[in-house]
Amino acid sequence: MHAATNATGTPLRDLADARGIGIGAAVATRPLAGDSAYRATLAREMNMIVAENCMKLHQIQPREGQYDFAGADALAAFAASNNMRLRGHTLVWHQSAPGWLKDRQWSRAELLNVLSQHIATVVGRYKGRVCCWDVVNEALDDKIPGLRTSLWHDVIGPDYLDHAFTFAHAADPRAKLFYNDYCTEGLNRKSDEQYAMLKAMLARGVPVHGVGFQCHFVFDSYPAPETLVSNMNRFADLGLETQITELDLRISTPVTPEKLERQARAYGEIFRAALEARNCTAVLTWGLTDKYSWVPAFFKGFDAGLLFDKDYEPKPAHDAVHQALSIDAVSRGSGPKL
Ligand code: 9MR
Repeated sequence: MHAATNATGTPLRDLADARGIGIGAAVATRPLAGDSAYRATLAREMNMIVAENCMKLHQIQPREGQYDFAGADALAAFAASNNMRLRGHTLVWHQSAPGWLKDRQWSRAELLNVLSQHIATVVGRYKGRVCCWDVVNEALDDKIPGLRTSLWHDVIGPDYLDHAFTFAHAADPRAKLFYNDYCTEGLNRKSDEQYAMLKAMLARGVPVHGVGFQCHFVFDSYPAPETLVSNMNRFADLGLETQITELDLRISTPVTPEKLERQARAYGEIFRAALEARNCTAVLTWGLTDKYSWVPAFFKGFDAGLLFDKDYEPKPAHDAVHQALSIDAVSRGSGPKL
């Protein structure tokens, strides 16, 4: 029997279902196909999944007009057969422009046509199967106010966001359409800008329904839980759904039992913040197990950001999430959010 069921009883997804909140993980194509423990753990613990990479433009449309749906289809089939909701990530992202897109001069009309075709094709294929799309990812600049420079921005103009959301809404009117970004989880210059941007989009009648807060944090340095709640609540006041979309809490190596305990406390605080926020409908971690995580490759000297260790054993962080989802249900008794 798997340790998760021994050590902590009820799977996280059952607790999350009872709270009416989504709990999920970003899923990678290769282990989904080849690692049965990965599939079993996902199916047992998560009621939601999101594509880590296989729905990005460079993977799903590697050549102009030629689509490769293999990875995304496998993900959609896995979600359906395990009764999970599927998030789509992501239609427009400055980092996922393949050669055919970036090594050419486009007119504005041509690039709008590429955007419209891409979104109609991808959103159309998964219509009714993807609950929420990250339509635009990371459009705001980190360092200076305003939208970051990108092919989409520079050729189409700042209204590329409005167009992307409008195309996605036409392709699947029932899908919830999200703007997703990082460093906007707390109250700061970038989150104020994100707030102003989404407020203005709503005022223009753009079909945007939600905002994703990525939450890639260091285990001992992240916004205070009450700040996370206040920030999510101001977006809820605009009528937007909020989700924590890419949570991981990376630990500086060496990873020690003491650091794992602190990481667990942090996970508990962040899940409790999500449960407390008025309109937060899901928390997704950016990966399932420390066996497959973007963290060590991107942040030298960091590791172990997720809920399961490399052998699929639940970490203290898993137990803290378990506790946050269960004890709070008794003490606060909040109703379903979905
Ligand atoms: O985890 C993803 C990694 O495997 C990819 O190499 C990388 C580039 O496509 O993207 C990573 O996921 C990113 C996500 O799509 C957007 N927010 C930041 C994530 C971590 O870099």
